Amino acid sequence: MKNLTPMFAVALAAGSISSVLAQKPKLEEIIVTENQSKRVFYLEDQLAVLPDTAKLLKKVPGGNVNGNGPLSGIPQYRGMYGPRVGVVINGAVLAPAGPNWMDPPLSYAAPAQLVKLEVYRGIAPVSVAQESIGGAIVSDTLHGDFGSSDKFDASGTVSVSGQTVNDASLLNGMMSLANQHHHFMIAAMSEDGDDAEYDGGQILPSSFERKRAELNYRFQSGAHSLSLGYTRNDTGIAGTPALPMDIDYIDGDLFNARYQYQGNDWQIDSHLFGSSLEHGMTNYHLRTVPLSRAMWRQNTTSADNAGLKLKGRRKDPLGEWSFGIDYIADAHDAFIDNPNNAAFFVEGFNDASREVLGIFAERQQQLSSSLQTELGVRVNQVDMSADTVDATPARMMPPARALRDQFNNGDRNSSDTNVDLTAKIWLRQNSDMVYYAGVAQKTRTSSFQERYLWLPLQATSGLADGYTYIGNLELQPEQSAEIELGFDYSSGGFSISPRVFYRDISNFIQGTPEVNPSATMFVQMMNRGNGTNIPLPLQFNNVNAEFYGMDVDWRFQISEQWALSGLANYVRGKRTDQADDLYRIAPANLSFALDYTAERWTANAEIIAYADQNKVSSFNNEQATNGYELLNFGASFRVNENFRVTAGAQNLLDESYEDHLNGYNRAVNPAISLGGRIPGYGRNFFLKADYNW
Ligand SMILES: [Cu+2]
Repeated sequence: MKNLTPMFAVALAAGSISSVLAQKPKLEEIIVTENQSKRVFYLEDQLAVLPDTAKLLKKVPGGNVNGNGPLSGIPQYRGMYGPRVGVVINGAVLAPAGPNWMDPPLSYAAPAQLVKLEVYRGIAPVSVAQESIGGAIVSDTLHGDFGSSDKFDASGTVSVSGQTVNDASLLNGMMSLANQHHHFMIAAMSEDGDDAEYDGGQILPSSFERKRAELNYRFQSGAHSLSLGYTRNDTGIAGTPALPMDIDYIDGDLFNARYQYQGNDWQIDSHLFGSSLEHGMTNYHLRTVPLSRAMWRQNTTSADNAGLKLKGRRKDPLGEWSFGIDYIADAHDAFIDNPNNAAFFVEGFNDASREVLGIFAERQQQLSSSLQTELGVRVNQVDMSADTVDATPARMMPPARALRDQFNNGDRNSSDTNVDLTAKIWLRQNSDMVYYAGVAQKTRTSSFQERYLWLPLQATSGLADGYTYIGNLELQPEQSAEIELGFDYSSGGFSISPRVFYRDISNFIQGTPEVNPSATMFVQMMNRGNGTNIPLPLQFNNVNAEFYGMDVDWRFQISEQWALSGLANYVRGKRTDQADDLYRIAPANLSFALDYTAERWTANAEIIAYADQNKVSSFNNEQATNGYELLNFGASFRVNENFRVTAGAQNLLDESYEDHLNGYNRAVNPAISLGGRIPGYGRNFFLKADYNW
């Protein structure tokens, strides 16, 4: 199946309508290349077996991942994560079924399924995602190409892989049938793994099972194309040791329809999408059960997502206009009960809803042969609502009753009009050097968790700090003002792209000890009644914060076969209204890689070094971590045109290390104390074979 080789993938990327800068104005000088505005990865090129797409963020300047479990990685970009980073998958946006993001949006892009991942560098264009205060990630499934005649041709791929650290295995297949007008595709994937090992024990529980299937039909005729897609996600039992429960199941149906018109001057791209996600989790099916049967908990949740996007682009001799509208609505329910006590229930969220209607315009303009600019404006209307709630504690305990009644009698509707503005400029000094500067104002309305958590719970989009939180109906939108500066230098075989950034955020939403007194009383009563020691709750409040730092990637092509490359990342996050550091910020880190590429062979050796992180949040009682170094190795060999074998080792020296973004252990483990930092995986050998036809 030659049409899915990396060459094809690169060509597809260059022609993709989602790549904002791909269509250049018709001028002799091209100032902005794709590599200046984003980083693009093809999963099939990765010399690794990755059950979690988010792990790829570690290869992006400024990127990292908050790890709560093997399938539950949350992208972090320049210190921001969770709902602050926009994620678009096959043109669709979704809010996870798990209020604690056991299924982060990016987990719906399974790495085995020929996925392309694009991470925008720095300020994300307003046309890419509705809410992108902290950046934007775009992932697309690759479907292969149309044929060139009326004759149908079949192609396909099968890949199988395994790794030792958790005895994980993965089987993946895709088949397509296409002629010049029609393209049918069917894909299926199955993966599972046991508890992961490290030098010192096992991470409990960190086993997982997931199956996924995708059906897609595309039609093209002249400048018009249409595609219809359906994806079924079936995640089985999977551990999330940094969270109070584990995944029992995540069932999802995802629908996607797209119409595109590619005229000479005009391009239209329209999407209609939706998903229905069902999720169950417990604290007793995968981890050691709680001692008291009264403390068993099951949480059954759902998310319904629906949206559309209509985007037009018009080119002219000096640049290009992009404009459009998008609309996304999501609604969430969460119901907690105890299988040992039929009377116990908590309505965590009852039709907690969020609707965003956005309108945007973007202009790319070639000002001269050495100057190019991109200006963007977006207005989002964000409306939120939630229904009344109830719970057995609220019928029995006065502070819980007070919280319920305040919530049910409060104004649960909110409406924000948010304005995002971006301005970027590139100045070409000569053929080797382009200077860049960007400024932006970006806004984010609270998540439904931040607003509607009415009883102290840990459903916080995966913060995993061990605290219970309550929401705040009065939250104002976060507003970020940011500036970034850098250059892109490329000469001979050497290229380097450093950026420095500063971001000031007013009304940053953060858990603080200024809490509704009923919530504190409730936790104190629970602790007395159950003999527990749950820390006093935090409440989501508006504070002020700043982020600053730098990131750089570079590459030096030594010869046709050999290349050196590397990354360096540094970010600081602080509160500015009080003296405290922000929680769960990636430590400074560096990587060096040596790549060898020959006709049939590729090989890669990589050293990754993380610094200590002692700039930690006292409000979140965050623990500092020590630095570490890891050595990885991978190689692939193309046996023939159709068959390729990949093998390698991660953490070759079996270093025992604390990944600062991994969270704290919440499950009984003979080797890791409750509340202790979850270690990184130990030495891992992997093997992968793929066959294309
Ligand atoms: Cu969950």
